[in-house]
Amino acid sequence: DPYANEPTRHKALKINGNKPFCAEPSSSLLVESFLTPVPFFYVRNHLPVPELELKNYTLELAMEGTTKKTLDFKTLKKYKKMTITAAVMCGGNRRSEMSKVKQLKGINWNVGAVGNATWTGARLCDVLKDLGVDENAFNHVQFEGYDLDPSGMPYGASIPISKAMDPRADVILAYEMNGEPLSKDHGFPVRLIVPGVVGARNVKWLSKINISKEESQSQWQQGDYKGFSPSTTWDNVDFSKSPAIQEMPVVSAICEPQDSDTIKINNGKIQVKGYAWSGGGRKIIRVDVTNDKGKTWHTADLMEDLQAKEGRYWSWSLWNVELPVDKKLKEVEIWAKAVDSSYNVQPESFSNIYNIRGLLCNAYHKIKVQLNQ
Ligand code: MTE
Ligand code: MO
Repeated sequence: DPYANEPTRHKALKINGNKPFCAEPSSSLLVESFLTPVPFFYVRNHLPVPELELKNYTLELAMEGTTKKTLDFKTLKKYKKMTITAAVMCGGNRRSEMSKVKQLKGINWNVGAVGNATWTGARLCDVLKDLGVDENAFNHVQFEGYDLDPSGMPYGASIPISKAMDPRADVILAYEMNGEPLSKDHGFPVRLIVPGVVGARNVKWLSKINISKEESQSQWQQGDYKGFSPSTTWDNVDFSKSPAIQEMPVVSAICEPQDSDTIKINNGKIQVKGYAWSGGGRKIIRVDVTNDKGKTWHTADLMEDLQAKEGRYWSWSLWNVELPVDKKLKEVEIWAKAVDSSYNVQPESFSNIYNIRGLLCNAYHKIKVQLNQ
């Protein structure tokens, strides 16, 4: 069993799949802290966790497949140490809501396939500059992990070279998460962090970086993590026609209360909490919440990364709001939507953004709760 030596995991994680291991925290746990504690950070593995030792660790740097340099851990640590705060979100986060529209394929994530952490490591742009990479001679930077499928193929993904070489994009070869060495599940000893970009490109257990004219040819870059029209079916889908998801769209979720909870009214009000985030470093400028299906919108208070620089808002924002409720009501429906700094807004319904892989699930979050007088 290739999964015989998997790391132990915190009991609070709700398991969505065991082999490979996929799990998320409850939504109330998620909004308890601005930085997600490592044991509660969602895990999305596609393959068995590779067993790696620091002293034997190597990272291969190649151009068009030809190795140029091999870095060991010590050499990587000599690069200028950078720390950023960034959320990582799976492209399938909130898929369980989209799956109510129509059947789809994928792990049934709730709102917890996201976490916010500090990531410390070397900047990818520094390592590539050292290698003498000419940005104009290539188009993509490909990454491989030490985790292998049964045929020996590694997990792989790529990002555009412009992103990889931009110092303002803050792409990190991370060896610490929340100030501690990376845990096994989150990519020990080194993983890629591409802030603002879909989780799938944040390659864990990094083994190889290849500068190329082409995108990664991996299944996860070519035949998965792409969006389609709601009318595309498994019979007529052509994966080569859609671009791979990179920067994520604006999204928010209600984390407290949860759908079908029974809650107490306090001084005629109920308290609602959640998170909001947008890809590409776009800041969350507002979260609107309604409990009368959009007749009245209430603006939530935001807790955000105050250190973030313009265009580099990689962190999520947590929000909370007190909604006045009519005492006569037994049940209330709550909706939330976020707006980012480009004035992108979430779409209202899942039916018009449905796609067969259940990705980019960023419609308004709508829940119903019972009121206890
Ligand atoms: N990297 C490797 N090597 N193998 C993987 O299976 N999963 C990807 C990405 N990097 C994956 C990987 C996906 S789809 C996501 S959403 C994130 O890692 C999850 O990161 P986490 O488990 O640290 O939360
Ligand atoms: Mo993912």
